[in-house]
Amino acid sequence: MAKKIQKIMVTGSVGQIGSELTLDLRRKYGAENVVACGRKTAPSKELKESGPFEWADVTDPEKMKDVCKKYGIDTIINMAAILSATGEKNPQLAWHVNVTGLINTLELARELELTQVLCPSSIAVFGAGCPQVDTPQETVLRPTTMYGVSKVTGELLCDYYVRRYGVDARGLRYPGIISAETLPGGGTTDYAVEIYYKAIEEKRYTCFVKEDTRLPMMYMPDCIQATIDLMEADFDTLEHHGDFNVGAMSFSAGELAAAIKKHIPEFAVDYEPDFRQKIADSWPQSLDDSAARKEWGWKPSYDIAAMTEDMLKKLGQRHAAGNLYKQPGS
Ligand code: AKB
Repeated sequence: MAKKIQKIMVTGSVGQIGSELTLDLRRKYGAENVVACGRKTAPSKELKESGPFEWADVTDPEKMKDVCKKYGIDTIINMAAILSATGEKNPQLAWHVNVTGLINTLELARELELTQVLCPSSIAVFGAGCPQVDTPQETVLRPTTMYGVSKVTGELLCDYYVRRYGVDARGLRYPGIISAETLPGGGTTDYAVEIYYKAIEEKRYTCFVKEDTRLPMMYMPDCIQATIDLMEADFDTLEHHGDFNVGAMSFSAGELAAAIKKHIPEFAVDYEPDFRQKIADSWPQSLDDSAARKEWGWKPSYDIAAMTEDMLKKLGQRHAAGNLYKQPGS
């Protein structure tokens, strides 16, 4: 019989996705049943006060084990990661956090016989030689960044632990994630979030990729939905495990600027590509996510217009209240 998910640990819970995912999981599974873990950055007041919080670094297996035992953890969602742009500045750190951290997590799952480990992957697994439009689930994976190398390794490790040890390990390839709550940090797709803040704040933005750079993107509510849907999917229906493509929308930086201009006509964007352009150029423009749709019913809700309306509404309200960039501890 399938084991139940009852006590969840979220590593990297202070980050862009982890912070919102943790709060959603607490609403669904009960606040006391979702333990948020962070490494360095102080958690928001809401994250700290809405349920248990522990300082635990994925590269410290003893501390991770202590937290698992203390709370009787059965499921780990491993959101701790060094993203693509930061990873190019410090490749060794990216490998250490993304690969050693994942092995530590998978080893804990094996030793403590956990119910599940979920570890996100990324569109960064793709690179030279793969089709860039409707990039298939199964294709050549030849990433050019250390982040991509670490995520391919992570996918293979998850699949290995499934096969070799019967650990239930799952993962999905996030596209660029756009959200209004916690800012992303150190990714190549960060421009697609920054642009909204600058549109509200200054009505101007200098974009670090070219106008015609097209990437797959997803709005945070869909990202949370995808993560929880995969986590809750029946293991027996899964043919894939650590590497699901999940698509939602695909647009160029220029199309994103045009969507914002519909709401803020005076908004102006300059394009000054930097080192992240090369990373963006190596990634897909859109994804074929038919495996996720077939195996666990993936279906996104937001397109660029609906996302833009919601982002501008939320950020506009915060700007009016003098708290566009949420203050630490708020
Ligand atoms: C990044 O840009 O590094 C991330 C990702 C696509 O995984 N947002």
